[in-house]
Amino acid sequence: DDPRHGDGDVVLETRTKTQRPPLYKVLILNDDYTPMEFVVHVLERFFGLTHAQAFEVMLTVHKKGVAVVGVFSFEVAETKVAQVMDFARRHQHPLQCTMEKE
Ligand code: TYC
Repeated sequence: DDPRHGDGDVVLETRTKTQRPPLYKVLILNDDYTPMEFVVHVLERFFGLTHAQAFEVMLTVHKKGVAVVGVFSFEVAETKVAQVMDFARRHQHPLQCTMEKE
């Protein structure tokens, strides 16, 4: 018997569920106008992908329409989306970047 409580005592659950913050997927969407090289550059610059990784992800988006480019906390995901959308807008490309809860 556990020495911390006597015979007949009922030990209720004291362990609480570990809370993990929700994670958010950042997605890049395909379109007909944004140049492939621009998308590759965005993926290298804002998501830290190597050129080879960035090229592969860009081709996946081009062929399938969308791809997850990273998973982050809400704040980081929000910042990445804003950075990509601003960079695309400044270069007058219609590239779209969004986030969704995992
Ligand atoms: N479909 C674009 C083209 O043919 C390339 C492209 C790839 C655009 C990925 C957006 O997220 C994108 N120029």
